[in-house]
Amino acid sequence: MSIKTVATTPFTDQKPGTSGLRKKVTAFQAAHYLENFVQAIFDTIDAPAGSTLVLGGDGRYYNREAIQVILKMAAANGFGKVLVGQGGILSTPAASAVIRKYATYGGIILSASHNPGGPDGDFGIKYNTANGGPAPEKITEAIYARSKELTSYKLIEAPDVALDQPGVFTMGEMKVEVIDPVADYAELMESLFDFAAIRTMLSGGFRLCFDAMHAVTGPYAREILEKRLGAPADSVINGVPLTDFGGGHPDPNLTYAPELVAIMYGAEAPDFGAASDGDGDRNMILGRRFFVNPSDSLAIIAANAALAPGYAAGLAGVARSMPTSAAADLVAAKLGIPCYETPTGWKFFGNLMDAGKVTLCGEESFGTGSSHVREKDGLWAVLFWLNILASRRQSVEDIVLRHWAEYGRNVYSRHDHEGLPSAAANALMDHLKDRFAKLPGQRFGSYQVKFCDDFSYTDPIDGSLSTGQGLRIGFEDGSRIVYRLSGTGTEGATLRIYLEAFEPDSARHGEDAQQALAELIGIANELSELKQRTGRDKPTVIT
Ligand code: VG1
Ligand code: CO
Repeated sequence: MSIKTVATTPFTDQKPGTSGLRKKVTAFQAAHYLENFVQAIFDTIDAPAGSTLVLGGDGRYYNREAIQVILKMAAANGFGKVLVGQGGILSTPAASAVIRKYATYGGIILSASHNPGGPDGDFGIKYNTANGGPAPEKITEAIYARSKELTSYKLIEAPDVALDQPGVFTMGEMKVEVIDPVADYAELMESLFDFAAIRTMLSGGFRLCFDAMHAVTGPYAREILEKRLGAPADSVINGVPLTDFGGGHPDPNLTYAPELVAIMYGAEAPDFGAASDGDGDRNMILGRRFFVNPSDSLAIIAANAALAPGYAAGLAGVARSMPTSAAADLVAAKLGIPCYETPTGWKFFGNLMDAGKVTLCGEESFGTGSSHVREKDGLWAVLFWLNILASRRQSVEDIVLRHWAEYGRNVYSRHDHEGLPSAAANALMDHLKDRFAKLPGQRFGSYQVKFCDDFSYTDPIDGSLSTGQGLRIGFEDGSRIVYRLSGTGTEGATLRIYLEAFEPDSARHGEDAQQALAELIGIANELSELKQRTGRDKPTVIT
């Protein structure tokens, strides 16, 4: 085996964001760019010789090329074996499941998640540790630091490995095992949910539509929903993964999943609709002409968890990211279990799950999951809902309305302002921080400011501190506004404004969230001087 050492110079921009390093495909295609980052990962994690790695991605443009490069680098860096999903495919939750099941040293996931793909789209790469979860900040920071001082990387000279058939191959002295990307994951899902009850519901005429958005979940959804659960063959739409996601934006929300939304709001709407994102870790849940807010979805899953066999023994606790609504907190209080509030990004849930403190976790950004893996999991959430529906025999809308009647409604919305000039977005955040000292006590319309801060988090398990995680303005009546800049974009800045108000009165639960939050939205825009600073007064995406 001939190991080649290639001289390189560092890039200064390889800082992982909320979820790995995401850049334009063209950035990754620049000479040495991918190789430098992969070498920075390998140098940082310092895996013992002969270790096993998991490797796969969401199938987007450049996935296959990147896999061959990483395999050659893994061989040169002393890995003994790499488990690769057939065709280079592994959804993010499936990769997490495989890392855990085979107790590998870690894994590399190639994905830019919900960002568009194709030659002009985005690509991404992230490292997951042995627990199956995204590397915590101290590792991503170390990878970044290493990337800035790198002078060479190593790879072997070898022919590409054929990825399209399962089997064990060799690359230099390293084994490459091409695995079925769906089988282990599907088996795990069967162990958690009542497939027999869901099958009975589906054969009784319950109709569903799952939009895979031409992204990675197509083969998973077909195998699980259609083959194993018996949903009719046309239940999964856009089920063939394409390198450019068919030109779409594989983000499961009301704006970017228009085909599913048209079906679910149409005259012939099925009982249940769902979509997932590029890498299969997000989910959107819809009833017939009814949208389930992701924060509510987390709370409802928590409240009904005992209906699923895998959770019948109860939950250790729940966790939600800070901008996620407090609906889950109310359920946790009633169940008598702890509820943790973490910064945005799944990596902050890992320690809590590893320590057995929480079973369910969720984010307002269409992310829900549990300790069955260490990533959020789109199809898992879909199956959880189907399990609940099969058991309760009520409509999605009924289940949500009854939940609100019992707990009150945390009326919630997120306004995204995408593609802002970074300077304007940063200045807006600075301006808000400057105002903070004088805000408490001030009244705006019917709202009086109680507190404001820049959210920081001390991990209760390892004591690590994460600062600058979002600006919060809390009001006396419990409502709040949160401002954050996205850490997953590749162009300009995206400002996210999160709005939440509590409505105990069930007579008002039917109200549209935008209407119910109208005054708060006005205050959020005014306080941040949104229009003056960005020229925008309407969000590009509303959740
Ligand atoms: C967004 C979401 C966050 C999520 C992250 C990764 O991050 O807000 O909740 O964890 O994406 O999800 P940001 O920094 O852009 O707000 V995924 O499905 O892109 O891996
Ligand atoms: Co994703």
